[in-house]
Amino acid sequence: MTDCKFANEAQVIDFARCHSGVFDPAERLQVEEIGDGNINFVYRVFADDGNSVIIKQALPYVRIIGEGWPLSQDRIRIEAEALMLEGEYCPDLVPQVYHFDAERCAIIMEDIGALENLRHALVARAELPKLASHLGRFCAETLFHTSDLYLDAHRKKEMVARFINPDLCKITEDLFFWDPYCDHERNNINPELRDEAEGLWHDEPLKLEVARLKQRFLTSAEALLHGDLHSGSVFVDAGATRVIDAEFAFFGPIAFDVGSMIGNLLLDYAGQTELAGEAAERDAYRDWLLDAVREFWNTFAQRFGDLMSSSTADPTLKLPAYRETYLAELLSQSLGFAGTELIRRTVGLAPVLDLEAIEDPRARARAEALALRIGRTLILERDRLNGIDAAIERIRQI
Ligand code: SR1
Ligand code: MG
Repeated sequence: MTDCKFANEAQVIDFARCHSGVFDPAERLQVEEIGDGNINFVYRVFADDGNSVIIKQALPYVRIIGEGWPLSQDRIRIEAEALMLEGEYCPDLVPQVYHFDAERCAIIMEDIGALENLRHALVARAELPKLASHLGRFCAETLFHTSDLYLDAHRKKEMVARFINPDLCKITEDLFFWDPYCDHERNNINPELRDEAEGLWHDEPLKLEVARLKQRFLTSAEALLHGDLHSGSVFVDAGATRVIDAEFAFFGPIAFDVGSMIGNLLLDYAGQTELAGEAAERDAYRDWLLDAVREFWNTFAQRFGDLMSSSTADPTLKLPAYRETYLAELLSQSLGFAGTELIRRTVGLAPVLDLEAIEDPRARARAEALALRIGRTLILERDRLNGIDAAIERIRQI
């Protein structure tokens, strides 16, 4: 455990001045703490001329819980290395890393504050014409290039070892695959949703399928995942997208990243039934969200398939027929993981604004119940949903 916490604002400013390479030595700098995430501390250091950087620091515990929930600080090294690797394949889709400091357990990176957090943008029904294709490309490039489909066998195993991330994986193992399916003290359940939430605890067919998904999460070291690819980890405007917060990165099932993103678009799809505003506007946005799910998957599958054709060296995995089976299996698993994200965000420890912004608890419970039904359907029917169009048609019927 490292005692790396900045004692005061002056230390944060000194750190940025010495290590970012962005500021002049004599420039007057200011700092603000801007972190609103669950786990870390985030500072913005800025000069009068508009120059700025972000400093993200990992303390040895979960920020929203405190010292009662200790957490390895190796997560910040993992995040820095994952961010730099993502930057090799998608330089336009991640912030640039200026400096990683193991002693301070801190990363200095590009300030993307001119963009808006995707979760807020979705709740506000922002027009985001590039979002789905950007995120589809991000997943295809980062996941393909860190998988056995691309990497040399020895390099792949070295990388798996470098990204062993047990504390952060344990959070996901518990929050996605266990808490919502029992009366866990960490859960946040709207009293108006009590019956539906308790229904999950006794839903044996659902629990069986969640166990199968958990087993895959625990054992499939397919590629270096972002590991926490939800709307809060993405910043956007109409033309730009940046993915941040890779501290959950580890070698896991490719479908977990893809499914997490689909699950988050669908959380907003459920929330929009009851969020404030005109019904026609909300309905149009819900249609756009389903189109975004389709475009996200199609961009991902097209690019991933192309990379399999052009850049897979392993003669066993290069087989054209294998590509088709592989992508079909990936879609089915992604729908399953999307379902687990929908459920855990509705009743678990980490709720989302897409549902929380619905003020009336009864209206919120109606949207939450829809999120649970979509999640359950995707988990139980994932192997029978034959393609993304069939999946979207099924979601429309729920
Ligand atoms: C205690 S951490 C809760 C959630 O926040 C993170 O962003 C992950 O999504 C995690 O599951
Ligand atoms: Mg995060």
